[in-house]
Amino acid sequence: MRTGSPEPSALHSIARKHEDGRMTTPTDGIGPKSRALNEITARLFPGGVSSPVRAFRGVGGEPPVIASAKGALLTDVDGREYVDMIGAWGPMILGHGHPEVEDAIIARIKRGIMTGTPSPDEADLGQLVVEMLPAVERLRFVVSGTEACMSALRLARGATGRNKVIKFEGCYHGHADAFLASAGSGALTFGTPDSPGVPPDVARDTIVVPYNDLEAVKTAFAENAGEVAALFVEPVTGNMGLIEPGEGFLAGLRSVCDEQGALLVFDEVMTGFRVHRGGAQALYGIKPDLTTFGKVIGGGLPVGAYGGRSDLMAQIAPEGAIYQAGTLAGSPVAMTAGYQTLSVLRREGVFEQIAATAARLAAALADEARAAGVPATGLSVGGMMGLWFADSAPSNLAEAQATDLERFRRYHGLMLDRGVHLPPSPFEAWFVSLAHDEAIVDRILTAHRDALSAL
Ligand code: KE4
Repeated sequence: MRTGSPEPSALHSIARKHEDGRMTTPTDGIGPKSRALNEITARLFPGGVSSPVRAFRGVGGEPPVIASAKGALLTDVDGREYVDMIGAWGPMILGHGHPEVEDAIIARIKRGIMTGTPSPDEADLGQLVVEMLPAVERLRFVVSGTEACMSALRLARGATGRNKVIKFEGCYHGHADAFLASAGSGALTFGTPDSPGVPPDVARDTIVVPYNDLEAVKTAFAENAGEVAALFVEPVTGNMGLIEPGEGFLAGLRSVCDEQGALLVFDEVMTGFRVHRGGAQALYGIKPDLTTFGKVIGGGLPVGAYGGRSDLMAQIAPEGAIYQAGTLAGSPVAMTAGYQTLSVLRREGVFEQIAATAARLAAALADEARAAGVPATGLSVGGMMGLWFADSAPSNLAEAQATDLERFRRYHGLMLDRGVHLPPSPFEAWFVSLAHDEAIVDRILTAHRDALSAL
């Protein structure tokens, strides 16, 4: 039975504006059609979702089922409209249905969807990426950030002949076994599996240290001298909420990796083209040995990539012996979505507008919360932002966990009821797009003021 969504014409916003300017939608949670679909998908999929975070386990309640998206707005199957602060977890930096991207995708589909052969489209996107990020001398396309990070780790291990990898607590590099390890006893010794199904021997090669703790990194290297193939870092984190690198942290990682003969891998799946046109490596002026990509690079279609130094990439099959492959890698339609997205993004003023909106919104949300007596800190880096219910921004996972998580959970529901769809977890960044204009920002602030009064 097809559960098709209602025709767009049948969808309408029921976000209502009261006389005093308050904007509310019915506070009965989600609508009946979402509820009915959630019952169907609960039987079909684990958690009723295609990816865990979408299940609202981090905030409680049930997710609205989204039927369509346009600009900065989502519309659910009951016709309820929401301002979108998830942005598909990063990719939709130009907003939903940007005309140039949409038209290019449709035109490419009509020339064929997938051939499993070289295509002009992968050459176009590859050249654009290399142009925008000089540290990426060569690259390989894959279809997700997980695949990009998994492949980069195999390359690092093959190129160095070492097995161990250092990562940071709270940083997420996709769901490959090696990255699903949490700090083992003493944090600086062996990793322990973060998930059933990860063999202890695999987790054992993963060393997990606190973010922004350069001394802990140096100790980890000292305790595993000559054994660390690579250090993976989210240069600005988004997977424990938005946390910025401390002064000198990234430069320190570069130095210690050079001293120890380990590869520095910037996981820019989220920060790539998001915190700066050239990614975090341009923003902070640090040259990683390898970079991983996802999200924005595909403009919403499945694209990941890993790339970096030519001498390393030359070791990847078929040029080298380190194997990695993929049926749908370099999909011409996905390449086109990514190429058009980056082409618009790199135009003068486009990125700056997105970043300015994120900065204004983060500051305004925090200022209004504090004025209402609610401790809050807002921050943004380029087009990603965060709002912490705390007097200051955390610098690592433990501090993030010490913020008022319960207040965030309540706030999330209040904002959803008022037509603003935040990421359903306090440990996720928020994403602003080119389509988040003044009217959208005002809509968010109106909902925010109303939510604060009920928080
Ligand atoms: P994917 O396999 O989900 O495309 O990428 C994994 C990944 C790798 N590295 C970083 C820095 C990432 O942020 C991600 C994926 N991010 C999550 C959001 N926190 C994707 C959302 C989801 O898992 O559904």
